[in-house]
Amino acid sequence: MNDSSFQRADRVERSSRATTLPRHAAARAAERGEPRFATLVSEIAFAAKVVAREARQAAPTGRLGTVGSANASGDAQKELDLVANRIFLDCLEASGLVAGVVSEELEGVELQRCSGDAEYFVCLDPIDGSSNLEVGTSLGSIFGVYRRTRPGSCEGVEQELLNESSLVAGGYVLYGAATAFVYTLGEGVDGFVLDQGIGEFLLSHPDIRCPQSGGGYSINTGNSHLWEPGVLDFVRHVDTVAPDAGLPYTLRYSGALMADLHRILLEGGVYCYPADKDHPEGKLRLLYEAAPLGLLVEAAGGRASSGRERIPEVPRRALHQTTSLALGSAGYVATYERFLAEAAA
Ligand code: FBP
Repeated sequence: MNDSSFQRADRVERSSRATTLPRHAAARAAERGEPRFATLVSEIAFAAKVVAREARQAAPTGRLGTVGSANASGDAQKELDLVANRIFLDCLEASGLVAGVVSEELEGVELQRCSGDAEYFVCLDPIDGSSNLEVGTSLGSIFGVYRRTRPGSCEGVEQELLNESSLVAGGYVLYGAATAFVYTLGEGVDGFVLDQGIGEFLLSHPDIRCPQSGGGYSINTGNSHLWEPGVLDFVRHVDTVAPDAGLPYTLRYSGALMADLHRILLEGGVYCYPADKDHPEGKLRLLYEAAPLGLLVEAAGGRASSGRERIPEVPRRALHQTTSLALGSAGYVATYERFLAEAAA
């Protein structure tokens, strides 16, 4: 494990001089000349705190299980999926900066302040890893902020988002042993932990750099019979016993992308969800999973790929389009791409 980027929580400044998320976001937004942006980050952070409480209370209050409806990707919706979606919509509305929202739990663009001077679209996955809910293990939320090109217009917002808008910020929340909030405004990645005592996110991981090596790999090996030859070759390679070459990698797959990626950002490694016979276009959604996390991982010195091109180069075609995905240490992702290219050659 690379100690340079990992900072234990007990070294977090917890006094009134602490670097809180709102203070940090205000400084970062001012550096970018967009001071209002800090309001958006604070509202997303507030939503995360409320979702954290709801996630902790879901089991004791029996708010588990599905509600009989399916989302745009055909996944059965859980009660907490809809509760978290509502919480984020309310907080984004309260920011006054959001023209429209795309969510895993909504069909189309939910318009908010599209006729005003709201400059952003927000795309989000309110609950990532919802299959972990019933068993009480890690969950996450993922968000991407896209800057508008036609503020004030409520016409053609879907096409504006897909064809014109630019992704300017991304981040995630991890609801695990600690509640973590990690974000980027495109340069630099910083991590915070929630101090339950004061209900505030405090800076715990300044300037995260994804280690070039050292970690493990995350992939659902239960799908190996569905994989293309290049993916099989890659997994066979990382399972090879060759200590001099840093092999084999350790397999870590939690069922929640955010839990796996948080570990990879701090310790190195690679997460892969390749396209396969059951998911010919991959499983992870581009606008609110792959693209925001890709921005963040690459801002931390890692790499984000579909296996054949960088995620930022994947053309946007639809709100809920999926993509194959490999995220993490740049060298590991490049090795994955090389195995796919060699097998396809
Ligand atoms: P959700 O956003 O619907 O939870 O889907 C994403 C996800 O749950 C990832 O968090 C996780 O890594 C992956 O899908 C698990 O998929 P599978 O169960 O097919 O391995």
